[in-house]
Amino acid sequence: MIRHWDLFLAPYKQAVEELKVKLKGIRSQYDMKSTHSPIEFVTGRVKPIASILDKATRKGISLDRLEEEMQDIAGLRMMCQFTDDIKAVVELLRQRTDFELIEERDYILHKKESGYRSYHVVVCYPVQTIKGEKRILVEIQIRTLAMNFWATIEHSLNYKYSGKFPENIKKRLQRASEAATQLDEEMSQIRGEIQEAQAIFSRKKESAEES
Ligand code: 0O2
Repeated sequence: MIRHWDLFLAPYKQAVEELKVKLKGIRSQYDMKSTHSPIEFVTGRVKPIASILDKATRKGISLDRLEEEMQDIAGLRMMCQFTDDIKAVVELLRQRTDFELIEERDYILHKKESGYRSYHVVVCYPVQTIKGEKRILVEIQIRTLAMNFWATIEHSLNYKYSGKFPENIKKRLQRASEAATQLDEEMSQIRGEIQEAQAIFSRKKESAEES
């Protein structure tokens, strides 16, 4: 059984590793030009088997339909400093020719009831295997640092309460989500100032490294 899962998950692992390199590469290119990168950092993971089984049961997906119906077995996250950076990142993804964007879900314009905000894109990514090309679905979540902070905390609380939050926690999380939205808005207002400070800091760092 374990062997079966290893074989099934192998192309997903490969896709995550390849895409991490590719998407982190975008950030490096901005760094080399010394211009603001819309990407702060990138992470990736293959969904653990227990979570795949959980989600399949929850959504009524039969195990022989996982490839077609579970879009986030391979998942990447791209974190941004500012809300406007998210649009820039999505645009960069739309322009790429190494994968095809097949779905977009805007949970920023349409925040989830939980308070969750993020922009999701699902791409079809070709993995080269010894048996030829295998096209797999990969979900890329693009969010600000504040959205990520909220989602990370909410996700860990979810484990404790198995998704059934007591009413007061649910309310607090919704309020925290509103505070995170406000934080993103405030930071966007002083974006120019922040970027100027970051440019000065990186020039200082460069000249210190040269001397
Ligand atoms: P994990 O552990 O992150 O892999 P559904 O499961 O019905 O909400 P669906 O159709 O799979 O959604 O697509 P969606 O909503 O675009 O993507 C689901 C993923 O988005 C989740 O994966 C989370 O990563 C994230 N997400 C969605 N809603 C929430 C939320 O309310 N709170 C947090 N913290 N994350 C959320 P998994 O499989 O649930 O979990």
